[in-house]
Amino acid sequence: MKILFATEDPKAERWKAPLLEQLSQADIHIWDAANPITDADYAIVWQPPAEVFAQAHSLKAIFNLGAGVDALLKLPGLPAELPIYRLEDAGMSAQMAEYVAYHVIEASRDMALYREQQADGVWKMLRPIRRQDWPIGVLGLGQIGKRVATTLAGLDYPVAGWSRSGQPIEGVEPFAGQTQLKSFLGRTRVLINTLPLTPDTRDLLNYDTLSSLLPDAVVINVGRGEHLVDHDLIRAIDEGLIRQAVLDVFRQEPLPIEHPFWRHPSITLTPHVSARTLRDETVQQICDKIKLLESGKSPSGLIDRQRGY
Ligand code: NDP
Ligand code: OXD
Repeated sequence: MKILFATEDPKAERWKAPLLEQLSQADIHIWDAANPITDADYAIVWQPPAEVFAQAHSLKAIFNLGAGVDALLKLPGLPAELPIYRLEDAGMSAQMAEYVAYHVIEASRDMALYREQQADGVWKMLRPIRRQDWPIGVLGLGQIGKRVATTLAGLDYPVAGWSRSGQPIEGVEPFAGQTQLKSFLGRTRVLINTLPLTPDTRDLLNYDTLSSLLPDAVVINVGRGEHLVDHDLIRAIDEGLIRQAVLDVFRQEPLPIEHPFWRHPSITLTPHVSARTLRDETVQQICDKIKLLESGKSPSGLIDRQRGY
């Protein structure tokens, strides 16, 4: 079996040994533009160059080295019929839950104020937390959003979730579809975005939706940069509607140094690290799926191209 590995990772060779541990018979090719191959059975990719799919090939499936397939789906020349499998959790949901919980706790437990007090040598107890003052709303309740929502519900915050289907999750108030979006936002103070980027979700975090949140809101975006209309966020902050935003993803990455987010006092940003792809978990999951395909079975995680996720 031939596997083509095409990512922008300059140390892509590091993936070979763990892949061979799981699939000892495999012939693994790291993408080389000067020596392209067209006879691979499977491709494992993350933001691959378009040339990977430029020529006719014998691929049976593509594996995306991440949960979100937005970049892959817009790649010119991507074969229309080929099945695409994405990463399902693979160690990312726990990372995301801790990233989000960290920022929710930072805000709701007045940690910044205590740091200021420490700097001034002040010993003073602030008002204890009232969890009902911190209703949390999670956009997207898939592998990532569900873990985020249940983690925060486990800390007794009032948590609601918004998805397409409105599938119930214990301890999480369900909201579904466009018709319930406004009521979901209207009961939410901390808005956490874990949606996939699709034509339906692009620009969803705009002035209209942000100004529908409860006063003094906090916005945490770990989905994709194109969910957020950047200048609408700045306007909502400047008008006092949003007290703070935590952003891990951006329309352009790396975020250009002249972008106002870098220096905005109410914005905390991180360089797309809220949930990293973990090599061991990822290789295990993809190899298990390849083995299923080779034995004629259908693995989970198949992308529905019509829906875009
Ligand atoms: P899933 O496919 O498991 O979940 C997607 C969720 O979004 C589902 O609950 C789905 O609803 C909901 N959804 C999709 N479209 C809509 C819509 N139009 N209206 C309402 N709900 C919608 O994805 P994951 O949880 O695995 O990943 C989500 C995203 O997180 C990724 O696509 C990626 O963009 C981002 N991500 C970011 C990372 C980072 O480091 N910043 C790391 C990993 C992921 P339903 O349940 O009804 O289908
Ligand atoms: C992903 C990501 O989608 O890392 O997995 O952003």
